[in-house]
Amino acid sequence: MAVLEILQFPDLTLRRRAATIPQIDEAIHRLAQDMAETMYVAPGIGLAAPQVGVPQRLIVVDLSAGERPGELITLINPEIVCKEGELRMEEGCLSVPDLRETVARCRRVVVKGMDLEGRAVELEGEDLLAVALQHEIDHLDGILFLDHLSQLKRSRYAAKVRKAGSAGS
Ligand code: K1U
Ligand code: ZN
Repeated sequence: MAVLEILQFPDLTLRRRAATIPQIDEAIHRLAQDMAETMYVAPGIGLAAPQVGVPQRLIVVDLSAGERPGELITLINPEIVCKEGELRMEEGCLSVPDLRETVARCRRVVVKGMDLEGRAVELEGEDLLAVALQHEIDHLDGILFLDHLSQLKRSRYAAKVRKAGSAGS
């Protein structure tokens, strides 16, 4: 297994719509394992393939951040098929360092996709699991949690990143 580099805002790879995975082969198994390892080392509770520079529709989620065995969820080509309710929860993002903000999301989602064996999976998530699934599936569509914030908060964060970048050059 390998720990992969996590791309950071404003990397444009994070803004591409990821492609559907046509076939689950050895490379997809390896990518899923490496993503889980990368998420645990970060640490985080989710990771989407575009965050490690791979524009394909694969996500991993583990609400225990590796603390409890058996909680890892790996989903290929996930799609939200039902959304209900509303909640506001503080989120962070491994690709948007040093920012945590409250985001409005749906309280409950149903997601369809495939597992690593190519079996159809339907998963219902509420509260933090619903938020993490929405956050990771947004990444597959080039959407960052920043995009759910006000224009003012987004532009303040972009300016902070620009300033930090120019200080280093
Ligand atoms: O996709 C990502 O960037 C990972 C992100 C997922 C996420 C966090 C919070 C709400 C929704 C989605 C993270 O995991 S940020 C780190 C984090 O929240 C965390 C890290 C260790 C333990 C518990 C949480
Ligand atoms: Zn994220």
